Amino acid sequence: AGVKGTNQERTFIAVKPDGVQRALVGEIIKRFEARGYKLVGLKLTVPSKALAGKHYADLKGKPFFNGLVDYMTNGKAPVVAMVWEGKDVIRQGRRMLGATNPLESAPGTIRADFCTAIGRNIIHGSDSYESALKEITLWFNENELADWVSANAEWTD
Ligand code: RTP
Repeated sequence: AGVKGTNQERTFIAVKPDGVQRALVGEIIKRFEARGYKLVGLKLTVPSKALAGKHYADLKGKPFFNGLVDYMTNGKAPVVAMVWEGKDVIRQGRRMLGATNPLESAPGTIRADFCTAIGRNIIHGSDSYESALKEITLWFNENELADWVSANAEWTD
């Protein structure tokens, strides 16, 4: 997850299958790019049940757990898995997503602007440095992450 609190901080963001089906991939990437964040990992993938289970390990035992894993893994559409880098990107990414339940998401956030149901909330973002580290490692190999210099660097440093 890069180095916490620096311009090299990294977070894991995923457009969930419903977001892909609804053709919101470009809109979501656009918001992170426009903010000044740098895309360092990107892939389209249908996760295995094992991967989704590890990703959502904290939620095992919740009544919605099996449905959540099925929604992520049934292959109706893939997940767009991403790693974004930049200052405070973990916390700022969560703010850009908005509250988990779209009913509580602030206007202007991704969830408020594009969805209505907590079980179909189109996007995931790591909620802490520890989660970001775990999730990036789970979804990406080190050689899938790109090290490059953004033209924004001069302005965001
Ligand atoms: P995410 O991990 O997807 O970014 O969401 P989150 O941290 O904001 O929320 P969390 O409590 O970790 O829940 C993970 C995902 O589970 C689904 N969920 N469904 N049916 C329900 O009541 C319910 N509650 C949670 C959501 O898709 C949520 O994003």
